Amino acid sequence: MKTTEKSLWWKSAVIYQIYPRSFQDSNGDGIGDIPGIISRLDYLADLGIDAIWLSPVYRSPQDDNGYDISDYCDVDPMFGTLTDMDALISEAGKRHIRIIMDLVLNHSSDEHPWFIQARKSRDNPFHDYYIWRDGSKDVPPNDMKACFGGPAWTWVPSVQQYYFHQFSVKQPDLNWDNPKVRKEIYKIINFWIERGVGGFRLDVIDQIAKEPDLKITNNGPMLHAYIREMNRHTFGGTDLVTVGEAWGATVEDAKIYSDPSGREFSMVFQFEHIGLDQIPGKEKWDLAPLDWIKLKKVLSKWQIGLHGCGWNSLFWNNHDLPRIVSRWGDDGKFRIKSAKMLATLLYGMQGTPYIYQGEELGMTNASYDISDYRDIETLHMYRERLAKGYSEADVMRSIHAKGRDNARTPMQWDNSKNAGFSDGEPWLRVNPNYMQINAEDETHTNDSVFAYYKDLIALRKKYPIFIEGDYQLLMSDNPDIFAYKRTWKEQTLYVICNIGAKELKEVIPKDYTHGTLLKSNYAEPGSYLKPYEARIYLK
Ligand code: TEU
Ligand code: CA
Repeated sequence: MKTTEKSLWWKSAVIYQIYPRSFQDSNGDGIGDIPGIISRLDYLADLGIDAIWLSPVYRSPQDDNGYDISDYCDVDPMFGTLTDMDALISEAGKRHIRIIMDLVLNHSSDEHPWFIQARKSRDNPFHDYYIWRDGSKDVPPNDMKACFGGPAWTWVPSVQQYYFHQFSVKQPDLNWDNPKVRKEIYKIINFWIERGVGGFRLDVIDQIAKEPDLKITNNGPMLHAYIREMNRHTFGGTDLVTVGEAWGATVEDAKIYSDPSGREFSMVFQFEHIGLDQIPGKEKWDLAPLDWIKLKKVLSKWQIGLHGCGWNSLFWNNHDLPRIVSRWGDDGKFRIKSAKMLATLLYGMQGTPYIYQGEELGMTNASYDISDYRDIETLHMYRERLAKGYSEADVMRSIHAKGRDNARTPMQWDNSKNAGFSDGEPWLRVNPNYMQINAEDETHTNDSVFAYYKDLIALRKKYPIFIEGDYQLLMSDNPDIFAYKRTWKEQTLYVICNIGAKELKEVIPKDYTHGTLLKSNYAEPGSYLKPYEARIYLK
């Protein structure tokens, strides 16, 4: 169906991701919760965001911090109740903020009633809700490994079969080839649509179509057929925003996922840029320096590739990724300047920007001892790599650089105990730099990272060129400058960023800097670019 401009609100929106367990605790148990989020809605309204992507708050044994769901239609008591959820939707709505639910549909928890039944017998009506293969106790169907370590197959004696799990042993993959499973899933999605949510983030959605016997874990032949069927039975034809997490997506895939016809999703999270600082063909833990020329090429390819025929998400961070100012900026001397530069670089582009909680403060990675980490992926990797003979120093270097708990340290609200996150013992240690980096200080400081994000958000709402303009990379071979221009009707926007700590004496071409200076992270832009200097001009 023809979608009206109103239903495309998300094209000019900025979306904020909350990781509930680390955002704001309201009852002193050291875990963030929904009432805590409600208490911080005015902060988010002040920032100027349009929607909140909520990481899972459903009932869950928390093996993977809620990405292992045992009841898709109820809220886990640690986060609150369905009534709290209704209050969040309503209170956010009063501030013109929509709530986007995180749907984990590739797998459930092994404590979901479906799996508890499925593992009882081969002829149980729920058995084929999951993926089983015959075999003998010590001979799995093949040597596929699970993302969090160990084999992707686990033996169940009661049925003398293996079940398939791409993630932890407690996250059995759902069998999307079973129409009964798909029907159950559409009921779940409609349950939340009827509760008034504003959209969905769909976890590892490219992995719902797989061929485990051929060791294919995503982009199976039925993928788009399933997504379109889901769309038709649920959010299709509404103004809900949908964003699929697709680690393996190419530009060509994203054109299909985000086709303007609205048959699939609004957009996807693509990760080609995210994989640029690891040794090719290896894991994220196998560190490599970022090649900015490659980053410029990749981001430009996606800008040009989806212009007019799809839609980009724009992000540096999420709950799985290290914090960008530590990763590709400078979290020491130039923390504030580089955080602002990285934001400028992204917010000048076409697409929907996603802010991950604390990114707007310039929060950084934390270098803890292994005993302070909680993430299943990190703890598995620590054990596996030590067992393989890696030195503890190398393992900890990788964890400090890429561990998911970097993003999950509690939100730093103020300089009181536990950064104002909790009166109790936080589930994960608070980054000790909360005394210097916190929302209380930054919301009262004119040139803070928070104030800068707020201004960028306001600029995107004021000037349609940010939303509509086309894109052209400039100075493409220059390793120190990321510059591009956007054009729309008779306007031109120039975004010019010094991506490093060097003072750059080369002159910026005059026509880039002729227009009105809309934004800069230095008070007095001079004739050359200072360390991490970023500027936006409008002509
Ligand atoms: O992440 C997908 C995923 O593959 C990530 O685990 C990624 O591979 C890894 O974090 C990179 O280090 C989604 C969720 O975002 C993640 O939190 C879940 O753990 C995972 O799916 C399973 O649901
Ligand atoms: Ca709590």
